[in-house]
Amino acid sequence: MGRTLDNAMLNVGLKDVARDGLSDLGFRVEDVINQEHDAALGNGGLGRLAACFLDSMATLNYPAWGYGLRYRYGIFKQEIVNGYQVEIPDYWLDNNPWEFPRHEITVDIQFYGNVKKYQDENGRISHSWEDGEIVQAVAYDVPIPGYGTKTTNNLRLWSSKASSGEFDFQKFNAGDYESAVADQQRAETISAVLYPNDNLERGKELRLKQQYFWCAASLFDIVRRFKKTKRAWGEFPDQIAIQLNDTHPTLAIVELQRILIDKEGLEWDEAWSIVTKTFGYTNHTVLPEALEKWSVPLMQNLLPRHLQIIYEINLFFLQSVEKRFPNDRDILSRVSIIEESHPKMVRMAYLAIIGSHKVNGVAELHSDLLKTTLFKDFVKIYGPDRFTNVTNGITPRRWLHQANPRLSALIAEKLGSYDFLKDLTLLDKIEAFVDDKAFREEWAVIKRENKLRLAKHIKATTGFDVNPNALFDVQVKRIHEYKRQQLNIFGVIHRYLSIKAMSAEEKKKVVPRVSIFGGKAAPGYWMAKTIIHLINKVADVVNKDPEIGDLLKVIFIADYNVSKAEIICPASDISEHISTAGTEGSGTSNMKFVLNGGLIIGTCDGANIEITREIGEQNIFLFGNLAEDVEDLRHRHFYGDFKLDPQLERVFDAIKDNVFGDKADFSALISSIEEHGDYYLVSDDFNSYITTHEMVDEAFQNQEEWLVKSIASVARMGFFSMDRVTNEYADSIWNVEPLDVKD
Ligand code: GL4
Repeated sequence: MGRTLDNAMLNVGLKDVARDGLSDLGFRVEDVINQEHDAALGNGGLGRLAACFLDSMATLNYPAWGYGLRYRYGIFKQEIVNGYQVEIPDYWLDNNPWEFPRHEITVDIQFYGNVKKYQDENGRISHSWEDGEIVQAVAYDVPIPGYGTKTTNNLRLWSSKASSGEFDFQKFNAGDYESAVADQQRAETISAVLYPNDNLERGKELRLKQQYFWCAASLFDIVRRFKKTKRAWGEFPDQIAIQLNDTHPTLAIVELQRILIDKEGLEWDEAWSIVTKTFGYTNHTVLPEALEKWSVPLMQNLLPRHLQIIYEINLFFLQSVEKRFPNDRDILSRVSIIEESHPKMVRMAYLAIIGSHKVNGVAELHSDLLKTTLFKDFVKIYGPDRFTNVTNGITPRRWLHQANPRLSALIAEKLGSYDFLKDLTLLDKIEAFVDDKAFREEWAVIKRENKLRLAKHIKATTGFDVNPNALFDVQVKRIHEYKRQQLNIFGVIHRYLSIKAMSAEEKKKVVPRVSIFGGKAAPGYWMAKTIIHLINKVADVVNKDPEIGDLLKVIFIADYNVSKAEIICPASDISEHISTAGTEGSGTSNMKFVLNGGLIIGTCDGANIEITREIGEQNIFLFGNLAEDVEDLRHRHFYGDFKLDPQLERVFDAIKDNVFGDKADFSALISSIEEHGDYYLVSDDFNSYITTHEMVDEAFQNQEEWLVKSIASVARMGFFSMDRVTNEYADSIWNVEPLDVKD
């Protein structure tokens, strides 16, 4: 979520009042804003997308809530020590004025235990989940003020606590204080810490506990509110829509079915029809290592009744498939919710599809890939209409107005109002000013000031001076092999070696660059940590090399987070969105950079493709192999058909010559490409990447044309407003309309 104060003041229109008031007291509003801790309740793009949704839903007056966990420790703080990432716990809850504890809103959540079957006098069978342990969920509410509206929505976060029954006063009184407290701590552990992986699932029991705790508490809350209306159960899906933000809350499907049949006494079919009409499922990634699967024995132990219900759901589903495709035996094992492995696994994405009425991907290419690869069989079963695309967006309130107030003010001056913050398609009107020299000059001045602001941050945090006239080349996002920060740093080394080999005359023609990196590696992701290490070692060597001077600087900004992104995005000239084609669901920072007047270099992946369609091919630097060729290339590598790109070979030779410290530190990174199949196609794309960067340099030398590209691109970014996205979900999935809010 990042910080709240600035956003809240802007959304409710009180920032000027606050600035004046603080100034009377002798304070600067910026200093107060900077005191706030980022709320870091997610890992990367997935969580930030949810935060943009909340802003948009409130702004558009949709009656919508967010549900999540109130982690005591969100994503860790990153420090760089001797070039290595070090993780520090982030205790963000101290002095957090934005949460309202609701001690009166609690839900008892059950785990473990066993299932008893009962039969009444009419022969009707019912199930009861008994014994086990109880943990209490306590609600904490976070207000979400919309922009330019009276609407303030709610984000409800659940915190775990030992239920009063759980704290064992017997033990306590018998002097076994330690063990009584241990029980209490075990309960509180559930919401203690966010699992720090992005695009990776590891199947730990505590994570499954978190998921169920979150789903059960939220569902109880939703059902309780519905029951107060005294409506018939059949109206539930007309009153409520639940959107699953990836598969992490898929157990909510099973939990609602359990509530309806075990607690409310509905028949299976009636209940299941309510469930499937209520849920929608958004898939955010096709990476196989991110697809959630839970071991059956684990689930049997933790959630015995839920496992039974999953088996029932699967049975009815497979029966219907068998009826439709009587001659296709293989399809049953392919689409079964249960994978017949050792141990057996519950495939959460399949469960989410079967329990929802709509499934969507987050960019066109990604949604197409879902239909033609991962979920192909389900398209055959349910028909193509269940699968759709809703391309991601970002909130222009935070990512333009708040992050780049001067650009927002310039646009408002030209358009005559700030209405574009509520209807981003109005930006198209600034294209009329693209030939206006004075306007271009103001545009350039704003970019320069934003670069100076970032340069100041870099100086303060790394000690390095960077030249604000240089081309700022930025890649900030989670560190992952598929996002290919290794391609970027190899490109930087190539540039370094090339400059070293130049004559003094040749050097005069070089466009000075600052290569800026930022991002966290999951603590257990060794290869990602190696990439961070290499970036920092290259920075050590390059930044201190007197032959290089201002021609190249390499910067690693530690602890990349939302509030840093607000400084970095407005300051970039070019940003890198260079994932192996077909791997990035959407990407959303690509949108943030372009909306702030930066250009991008990217592969034909995720939302880059639609950004190109909107802003025009002449305004983006695309390179690399296409998604449709990736599988074939990998196949060829696997069978030994692989030749290392010669320019990349020169880069590897320098690393092997210990130019950037001990070569042994980076051997795994190199061998993954040279010897182990180059899964992410770094070598295949290297030449095209380098050549495209040369085109970037050339384009940057013509500042007037660069400005034209920058302005035209911003003008055409209206499509990527989160408001468009929210309206699409509301219309085509939730069937909900905005409320008429009176001022
Ligand atoms: C992600 C995708 O990796 C990212 O491309 C996308 O923009 C984001 C929001 O849809 O979701 N999926 C996972 S997992 N983490 C992400 O950031």
